Amino acid sequence: MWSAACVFVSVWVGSAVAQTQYTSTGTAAVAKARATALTESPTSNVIGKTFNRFVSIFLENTDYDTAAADPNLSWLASQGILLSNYEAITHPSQPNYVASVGGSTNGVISDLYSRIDSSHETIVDLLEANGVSWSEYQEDSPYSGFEANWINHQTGANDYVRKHNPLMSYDSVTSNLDRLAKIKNFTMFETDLNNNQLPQWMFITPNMTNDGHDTSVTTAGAWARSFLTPLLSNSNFMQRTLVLLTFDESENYFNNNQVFSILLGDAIPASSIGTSNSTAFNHYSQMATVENNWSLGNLGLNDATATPFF
Ligand SMILES: *[C@@H]1O[C@H](CO)[C@@H](O)[C@H](O)[C@H]1NC(C)=O
Ligand SMILES: *[C@@H]1O[C@H](CO)[C@@H](O)[C@H](O)[C@H]1NC(C)=O
Ligand SMILES: *[C@@H]1O[C@H](CO)[C@@H](O)[C@H](O)[C@H]1NC(C)=O
Ligand SMILES: CC(=O)N[C@H]1CO[C@H](CO)[C@@H](O)[C@@H]1O
Ligand SMILES: CC(=O)N[C@H]1CO[C@H](CO)[C@@H](O)[C@@H]1O
Repeated sequence: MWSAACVFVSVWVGSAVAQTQYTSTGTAAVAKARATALTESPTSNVIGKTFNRFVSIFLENTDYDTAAADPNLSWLASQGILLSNYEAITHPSQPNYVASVGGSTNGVISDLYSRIDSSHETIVDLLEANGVSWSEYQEDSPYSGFEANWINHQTGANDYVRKHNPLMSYDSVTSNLDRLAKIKNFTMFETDLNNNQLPQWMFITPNMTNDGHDTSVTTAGAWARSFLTPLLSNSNFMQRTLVLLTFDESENYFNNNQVFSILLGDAIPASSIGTSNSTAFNHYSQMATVENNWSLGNLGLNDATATPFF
């Protein structure tokens, strides 16, 4: 009895350790992990058919018409291609993030803490197999690979939440220290940008203020414009780059879940700037676009049937 229990415990600890090692939010534990956690800034130059870099940015919980009426979001649309028939996958937030990198919601139906079994692959497996560098940038995550939620310690407001981090629910990502080392914060975004060390695929999540979740589309629109405007003329960012700015889901649960989505960047032909495209796209189109561009193959899930942006 005793030895059986012991074996069970050690096996469980062995397989769970990587997925849970960076979950403490205590001040001392965070300081210690911040000082020691691995951080990686991989780069590569795999030439794609229509772009060499893909950047996905998610804002939160806004109906299409509401976003379209925001002056800063409509200004951004004028700088690229408005996708006027793009739908999110489901409600609430978390499964939309999960789906955008895994080709499926993988059974996630809520915003609660979730873990997807390590047999489930993601876009990361396809990128790595083809030498395409990747990173995530999650604003206000306290250090690379942090696996819990983080609040602003001055105000108590929400800062960084795990449910808005698409790769963090996948054990196939979090069980791998090199992969955790690429799940970084905005300090690291600035560092990588300034060092001309941005990867070829990235996912960017602003904090709960800037993404509109705890605020409004006005805040999200102003943040998006102020964040993107300098990047659109920064040669460390614009390297045949395609940016998707979208929303995770509509606010209204009873409409068709259409979300305001824009393509931006120097990968877009000049003749397409300021146009709109009414083809039906959804969050799976992100994977389809990336897979097509670098001939990555696919996961055989919804990514295999979604329509790519190009
Ligand atoms: C961001 O992450 C880096 C690397 O782990 C860490 O050194 C830095 O302190 C973090 N920045 C903030 C503001 O927490
Ligand atoms: C979110 O980030 C901005 C800077 O981009 C900062 O001013 C704001 O305080 C952050 N929100 C919270 C709740 O900490
Ligand atoms: C819209 O996107 C689709 C899918 O990539 C493409 O076939 C179509 O030509 C585009 N339409 C316009 C007007 O650019
Ligand atoms: C960051 C930014 O450019 N914000 C603008 C959002 O739109 C309003 C209304 O046009 C401007 O006043 C802000 O400057
Ligand atoms: C515009 C362009 O070159 N699109 C190509 C993207 O990749 C797919 C599949 O590899 C091609 O069929 C497209 O022509």
